[in-house]
Amino acid sequence: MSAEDIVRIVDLRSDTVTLPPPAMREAALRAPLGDDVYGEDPTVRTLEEQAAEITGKEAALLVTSGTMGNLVAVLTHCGRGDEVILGDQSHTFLYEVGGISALGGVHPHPVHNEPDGTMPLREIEAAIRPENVHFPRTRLICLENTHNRCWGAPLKPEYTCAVAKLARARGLAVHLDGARIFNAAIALGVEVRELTCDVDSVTFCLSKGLAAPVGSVICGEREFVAEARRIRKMVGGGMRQAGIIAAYGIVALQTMVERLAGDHENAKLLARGIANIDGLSTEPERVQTNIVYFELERGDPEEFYRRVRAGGILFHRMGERKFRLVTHYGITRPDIDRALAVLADAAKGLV
Ligand code: TLP
Repeated sequence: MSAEDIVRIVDLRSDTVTLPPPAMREAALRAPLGDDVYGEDPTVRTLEEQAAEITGKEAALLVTSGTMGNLVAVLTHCGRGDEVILGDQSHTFLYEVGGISALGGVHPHPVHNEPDGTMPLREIEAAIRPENVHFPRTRLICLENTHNRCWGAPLKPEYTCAVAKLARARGLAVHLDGARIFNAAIALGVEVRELTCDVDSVTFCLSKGLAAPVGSVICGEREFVAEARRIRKMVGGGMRQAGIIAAYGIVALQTMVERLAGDHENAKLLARGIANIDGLSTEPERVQTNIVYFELERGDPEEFYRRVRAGGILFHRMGERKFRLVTHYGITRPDIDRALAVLADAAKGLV
C-alpha cells in the first residue's frame, strides 16, 4: 500500500471522539495533585470553582461522565418511587441505560419533545401528579441543552426560565443536562450562566466539544453539591488523584469554548451540502450548533452506510434511513468537503 492509499478517517460519529491537544496533556503532567475523596486535590478544586463561577452556582463536583452527572443529580433530587418529568427524546430517557430507574428507583415520566428540544409547558404542567394515593410523587423536571436528538437545538434562556418558574410554583426542582451547554451559549450569543441561572442543578461535559478526554461537572447550590458528593461516592465515582483529569478540563475551559463557533459553521456547511445531494434530505435551517441529521430517500441504507464508511467517513445510523453527523475539534473545512464528496458518491446509483 502506498502513502496515497492511506485515506484520512473523518470521524463524524460524535464530538466525544476528540483527542486532547498537547497543551492539555502538558497541563495534566504538571498538575498539583492530592486525594480528592479527602477534598485535597487542588487542581480538582480549581476546576470545580471555575465551573461554579461559569454556571453561576455556589459549588460544583467533578464526575467521570455526563451519564454519571445526570444519574448523580437525579438521585440527589429524588428518592425511590419519585417521578421525574423529562423529554421523550432526552438523553437521560433514551441513552443512559435506564440508570435512574435501575439504580435510583426513580420513575421517568416522558413528555414529548418538540423539534426545537422544548417540552410544551402545558404538557409539563399536565404531567405533574396531584396528591393521590395511587400516584408517584413528581419531584423533578429535566431539560437538555443543547438537545442532542433535536438536531443540537439550543434552548433559549426564556424557555428555561419559564420551566423553572412553573417548577417553583409546584414545589419541584429542575435539572439541566447541559452536556453541550457551551455550544448553546455560543450559538445563542449569551453567557452560560444565563442558561443555567434558573435551574437547581446542571451537568456539563468537558469531553465533547471541549475536547478533554474525560470528565463532566455537576453544579448547584452548596448543600445540593454536598449531597451529590455522597451519591457520587455511592456509585463508585469518588476519584483519588483526579487532578490529572481536572487539569485537562481547566485547559478545555480556557481554550476550547470560543472555537465551538467553527464547529457550528462546519455543521451548517455540511447540512447545506447534503441538501444539494440527490437522494439525501436534510433541513439546513435547523442546524444551529454541531449536530446534523439527514435521511436517505431511496436505496438500501445498509449499502449506503457501507459505502460511506468505505470512503473513510464515520458517522452514526440513528434509524432505518436516518443518520447523524457531529462536527468537532478534529474536523477541518477540507474534511467537510471530503465528507460531502463521499456522501454524494455513496448516494449515486442507489435505487
Ligand atoms: N451523548 C453521546 C451518546 O451517548 C449518544 C453522543 O455521541 O452524543 N447528555 C447528552 C445530551 C449527551 O449527548 C451525552 C452523550 C450524555 C449526556 C452522556 O455523556 P457521557 O458520554 O459522557 O456519559
